[in-house]
Amino acid sequence: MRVPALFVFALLMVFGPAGASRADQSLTKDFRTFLETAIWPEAEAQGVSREIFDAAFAGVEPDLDLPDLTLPGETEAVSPINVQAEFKNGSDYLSERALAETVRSGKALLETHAGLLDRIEARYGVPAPVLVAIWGRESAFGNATIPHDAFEVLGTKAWLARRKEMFRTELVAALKIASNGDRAVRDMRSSWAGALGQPQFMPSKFLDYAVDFDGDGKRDIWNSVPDTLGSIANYLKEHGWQPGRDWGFEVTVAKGLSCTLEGPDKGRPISRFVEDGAARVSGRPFPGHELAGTGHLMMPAGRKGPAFIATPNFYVIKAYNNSDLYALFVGHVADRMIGAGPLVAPFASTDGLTRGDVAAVQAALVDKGFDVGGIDGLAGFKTRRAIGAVEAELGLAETCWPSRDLVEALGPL
Ligand SMILES: [Ca+2]
Repeated sequence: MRVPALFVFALLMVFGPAGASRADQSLTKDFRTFLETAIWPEAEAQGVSREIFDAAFAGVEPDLDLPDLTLPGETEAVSPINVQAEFKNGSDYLSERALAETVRSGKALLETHAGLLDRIEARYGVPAPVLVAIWGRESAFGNATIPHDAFEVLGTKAWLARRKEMFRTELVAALKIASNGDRAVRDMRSSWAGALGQPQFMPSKFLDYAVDFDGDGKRDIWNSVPDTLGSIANYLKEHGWQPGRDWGFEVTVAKGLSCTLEGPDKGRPISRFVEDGAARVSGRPFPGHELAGTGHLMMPAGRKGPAFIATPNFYVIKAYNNSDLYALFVGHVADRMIGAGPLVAPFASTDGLTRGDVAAVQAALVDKGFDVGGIDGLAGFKTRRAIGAVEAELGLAETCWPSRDLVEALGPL
């Protein structure tokens, strides 16, 4: 078989440099074999040309500094929890310091791009402040450096990372993006996780949701602001954004309204939550169309922090990044850009707990038959409401949040 020139060039590049150790050379050879045997057949089957494939990996070596890799001959790491790490609530993530720059720049960009954002909202139904908040969070409005070559990151991860299958799919998707002509091979820049461009789309998400909003024939989420914002809007629309509805409202929660009623699977008309003792911190009533719509109790730090009535749109933002605090950051920043004030309720102390303490609580809850959404040393909504239920069993005040009292009541692992 004729070996394409670019491939030979690639081999010279990787074997050529003086000073490369024998181990490095052996790894690089194994990487090339992996690409050729595991990736090329799938790429070819999906219509990627040999020219694109060779260009994508020309001069590319595995990046062994990426996190979450298991080198050949090592034992695969399982679910690494740093048990010594501090258990955090949202107070850092949502601090005024963390919010300030995104809010300030976002306000200005809402003005700069007002016409464009109106056209995007008209087509996709997603309000401008939400789009600008995501843009700010993902790439500091395109100002963040996107540091890596996507093929180096995805190739390395497809070969050595946990969740190899997922990264193999993403690597082939990245090759298809280059094949489609949306982006030149050498301009495919990504994060350390393989997320592309200003909206930080994984390649498969790019293929499904990126749009050419400026109409130049390319979906350019690296340089084009219309393509970036249009793509974010299309993603949210396709994940079920409900036009005309808010994302959520900070509320106070009466004692009689249990924090165990939290979660995306426990939606009820907002009017029901109001009857049971949820009230907006502003003192204003909920808008009439919201009262009749579905709402969800959302308490990212249980009763030890601010509480919200979230709408289904909150969970659409979570489809962008599956974290309550991420979605809350986006929603709150969007509100702040159009004049809302800071969150009212403070986050309480986390009692100096570690992620190991929280993982121990989760393990005890699993023993008791609760679904905590995985033992990860974090407190997502399943863990929070399981804690609320077990606090009641143990005769503790219901907080839905890990505490020193709870750790002691449940005993050591
Ligand atoms: Ca374009």
